[in-house]
Amino acid sequence: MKRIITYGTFDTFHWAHMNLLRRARELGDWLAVGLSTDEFNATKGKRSHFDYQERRRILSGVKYVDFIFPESTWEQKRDDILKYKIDVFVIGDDWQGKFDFLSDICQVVYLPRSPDISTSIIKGMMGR
Ligand code: C2G
Repeated sequence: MKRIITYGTFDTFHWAHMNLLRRARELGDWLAVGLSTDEFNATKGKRSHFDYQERRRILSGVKYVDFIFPESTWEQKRDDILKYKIDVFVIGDDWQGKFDFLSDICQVVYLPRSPDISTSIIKGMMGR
């Protein structure tokens, strides 16, 4: 069983998020998502439109996602990968190179970001 992990805020869930999760899941048999907590988002300089519980509820409806856990710190990834016996770490290539340090314990894959959509565009359309 090939186990995949990814992380993100997944605010105002949109097709690029779905695209990322689909491609990540297709790399293996099981996908865990580290969902950024509201507190962690603050350290990323982000304030999400939907809070953690709402974002978790939406994400739990996505068929590609098998397991969701809170992402509270930058440093927890190594422990997560060991704890969940992860084979592949996947994230969009806007993070290209940033997580290569994990390649001693798992494969690290950067997937092309989907163009033309982002949470900030959607929030702008919502007048926020
Ligand atoms: N994404 C994408 N295309 C977009 C927007 C986002 O492929 N147009 C991908 C991102 O690359 C990421 C995932 O969707 O892999 C979630 O994006 P965000 O919610 O913006 O997550 P981010 O703020 O990048 O948080 O520790 C890692 C961070 O938690 C990642």
